[in-house]
Amino acid sequence: MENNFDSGRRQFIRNAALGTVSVSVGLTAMGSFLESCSSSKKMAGNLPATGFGQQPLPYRYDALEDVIDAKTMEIHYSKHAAAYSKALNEAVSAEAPNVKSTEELLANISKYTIKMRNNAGGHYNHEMFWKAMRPKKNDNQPTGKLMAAIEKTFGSFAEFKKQLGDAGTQRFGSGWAWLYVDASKNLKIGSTPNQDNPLMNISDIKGFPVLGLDVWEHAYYLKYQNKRADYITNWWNVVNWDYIQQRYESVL
Ligand code: MN3
Repeated sequence: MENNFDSGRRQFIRNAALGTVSVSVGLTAMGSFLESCSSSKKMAGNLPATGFGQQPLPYRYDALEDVIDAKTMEIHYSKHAAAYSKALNEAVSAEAPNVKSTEELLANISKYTIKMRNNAGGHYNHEMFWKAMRPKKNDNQPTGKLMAAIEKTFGSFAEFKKQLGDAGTQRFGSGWAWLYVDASKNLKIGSTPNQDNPLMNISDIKGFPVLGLDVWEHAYYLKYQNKRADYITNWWNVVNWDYIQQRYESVL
């Protein structure tokens, strides 16, 4: 049986190798969102579009340990998320061979099968989710424009965390809780079922997802079992606010 270190090291080496061949798709990330919300061109943002393959996990499986255990990270990344990417590639080949970005699929998701919907959403959401975390930090909170907007919109950072946490605990079954920017560039909190997200043209909540919290049981069950609220409370300690701010500022 391999230990976590060997497993993590192999993962790192594999990721490093993958990193040398990964290419970002040369499309405007927010293009579809832009068209769908008739906002200014500035909304196009500066994030690379999401392709269909998995990007390397930006840290070892055990890097978030004591908030999210290594085994959960390994299964979540290498099994669940890998399966979304694989099925997405199949759906793209069958239904949308000329489409190059996941964002473009999401903006027109009503045109495609449920396989495309589940896996384009699953892939996009997880590619964001890995980058939205980092090793635990004390006093972990946003700064700058994002913090100012959170305080203005929700009253305080604590109140924001409470509302997003409630969106996660109250989502029945599997899904995601979101902080997103709507077409008027206001910050909003909401949740979606399954692997849906605010970029989908069929979603009840529409806009650009700034921060997403995975509340599927596969994200926390090994460590937290039925205690989803405890997982969410601890999760705030590993949110990568630098990346979340970058996402927010990309659509201002
Ligand atoms: Mn998941």
